[in-house]
Amino acid sequence: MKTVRLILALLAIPAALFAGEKSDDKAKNCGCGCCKGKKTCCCNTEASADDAKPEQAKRYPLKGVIVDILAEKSALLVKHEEIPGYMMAMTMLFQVDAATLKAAVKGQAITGTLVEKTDGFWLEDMKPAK
Ligand SMILES: [Cu+2]
Repeated sequence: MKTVRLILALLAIPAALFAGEKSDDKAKNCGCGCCKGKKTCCCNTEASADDAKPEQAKRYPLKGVIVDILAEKSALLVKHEEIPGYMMAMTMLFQVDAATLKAAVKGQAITGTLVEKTDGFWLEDMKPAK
């Protein structure tokens, strides 16, 4: 006797994945020259006394396309690909320095570094994508 059963599998998609803020980041060795071989990261310990240091900013490699150039805001509107574990693909504004603004070409595919600073998102190390 044969029994045929149809099994419907429902795939549940986890609602939202947040990039977890790890509170013990300061304890981790950043791997730079002065920290190498030490158990804790001396750079972060030093830097916590001086919050203005840009080295503390979070940095992520980014791929995207320059959608628009907002010279008056010194900003670029960039459609970027997903940054796994940090940000989904989207179009957003990035602050850039004067040299980057000057080098920017509308419609150009670029790579760069997203830098999350206290005053917003910056795009650094911008280069035309190959
Ligand atoms: Cu984004």
